[in-house]
Amino acid sequence: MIQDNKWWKDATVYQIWPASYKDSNGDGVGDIPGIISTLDYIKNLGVDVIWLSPMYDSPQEDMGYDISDYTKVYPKYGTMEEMDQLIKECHARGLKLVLDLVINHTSDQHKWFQESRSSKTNPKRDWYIWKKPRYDADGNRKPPTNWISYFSGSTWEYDEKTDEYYLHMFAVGQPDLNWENEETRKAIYQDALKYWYEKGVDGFRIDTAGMYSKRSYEDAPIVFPDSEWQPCKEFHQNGPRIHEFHKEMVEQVTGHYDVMTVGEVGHGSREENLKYVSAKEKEMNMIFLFDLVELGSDPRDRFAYNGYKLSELKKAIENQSVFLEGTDGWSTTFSENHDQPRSVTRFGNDSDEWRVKSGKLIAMMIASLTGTLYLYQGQEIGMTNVPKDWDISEYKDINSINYYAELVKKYGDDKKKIAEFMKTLNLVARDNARSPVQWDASAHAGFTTGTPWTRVNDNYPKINAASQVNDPTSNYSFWVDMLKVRKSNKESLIYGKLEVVDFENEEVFSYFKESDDGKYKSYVVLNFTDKSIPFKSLASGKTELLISNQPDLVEDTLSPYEGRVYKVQV
Ligand code: TEU
Repeated sequence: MIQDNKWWKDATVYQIWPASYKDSNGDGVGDIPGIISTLDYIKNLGVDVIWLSPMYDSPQEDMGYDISDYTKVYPKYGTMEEMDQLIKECHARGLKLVLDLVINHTSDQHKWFQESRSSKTNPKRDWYIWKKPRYDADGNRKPPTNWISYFSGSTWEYDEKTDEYYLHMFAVGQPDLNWENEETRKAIYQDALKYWYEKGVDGFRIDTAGMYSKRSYEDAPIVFPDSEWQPCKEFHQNGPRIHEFHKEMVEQVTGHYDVMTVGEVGHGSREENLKYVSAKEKEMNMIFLFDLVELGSDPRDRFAYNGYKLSELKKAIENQSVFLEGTDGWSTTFSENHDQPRSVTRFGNDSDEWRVKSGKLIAMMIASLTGTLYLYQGQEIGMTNVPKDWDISEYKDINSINYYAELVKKYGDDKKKIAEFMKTLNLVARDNARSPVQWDASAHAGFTTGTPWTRVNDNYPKINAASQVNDPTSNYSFWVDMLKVRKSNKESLIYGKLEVVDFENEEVFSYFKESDDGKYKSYVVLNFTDKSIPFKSLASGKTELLISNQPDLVEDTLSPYEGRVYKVQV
């Protein structure tokens, strides 16, 4: 992988999801002054860049990913002056600030959509995707296609006023923009990008970056026979003009600034993924792939969860990294974000006995892989999923709520089915990432002095930042150390080629990371079980231990959840 002077390659990025981060005024919702008050905490962790999830004006049907005005700040989060101050305060500490670019869709409250829906002849009619109804043999009105929305039900919403349907891949209140229309694209570039670049932001995380170019509007093949709505990725993911659109965006706007961009792409073939990130293509700097975070789930339905074997986790990690090898492309390493459960619960063991140690194990894994590293708020202190016994009423995410409602419609009072689903929901729901950050052991974990908009995880008295920052044995301190190890061995850890060894081993994950010129090599060994396992080094040269989560380790035995990162003398 090419090591050059691009600042974003070595960077560690910390994602803030504003609603649940830190409340400064007691209204129960996180806000921008709250973020500013924690910048030193973030800096001290060893982070270089902050990615702030949407803080734009929004009716919050999908927690800000439904934007009603790109050039305004959501009043509960603060004012434009406070955003300006955040940019300034970040820069004063040597931190960069990256925003979220949500341009596949707007909110239905955006003035563009209000105009578009007002009549068929409105000049902005074609800014969104409108189609005529279909009728079945009995004359019943039906949507234009059988596509299923990411948030359950049809992707089409009927609008009585003009007797047409509009497309929404996500919530009903998130109509898809029509990227085929050049005027629409120009308006997006101006409001969503240029406006913020001119204010000094350092780049964007590009939401649903593979979805703007729709392939065609036809029925999808039936894969869920008992549902009217069918998965339709092939019609909207990596569509025919997607790369042209990204190139245009770079040429017209992004390319004029020294910024970074990371696209949420999710899935694709090696060739397709490379098109987004290859330096010569000039589209974006890196992408997020979902192989790891969707492990065990059906990619068409995250709540169809069947578990996974360690070898599948290895495969997922390999898929996310090896497509880059020998190319001029770049990518990311991460295990959490606002759409995913907590990784200690998901990939480690969140029991009191192993929580801290397995959190460190995952830190060693994620921070020894190639690409720009992303951490999600609370991950640094080992926050876990919400408790298993919480009622459905504690879940606030539209994704969870809609899915649950469909299930109740389908299975009625089948208590067994619903109880089974609640187990899966608890394991994979986005709500797990969205419980407030646990700052200290005071009421509501110090997140707010008021009533939190969503419930604080009951475990905050034992898991919180205040008790960890000065404790050398904490998850927080381990992250600080691990980030230092990563940077001081960057030739192998940040830029190296991945070689998984002992692939079939379902208990231990071992791999080498080697610099392109073969001069630097690291050896990572991770015991993913709660038992001790005999260990014999597979490194051919002499090894020097760089970091481990086991204080007095025994050379030839891996204790439960023990991880080690060695430097190999070559
Ligand atoms: O997510 C897009 C996406 O494809 C998924 O991660 C999605 O959230 C998941 O499959 C639902 O089960 C982005 C944002 O990250 C997400 O928060 C938004 O809800 C979505 O786009 C719409 O803007």
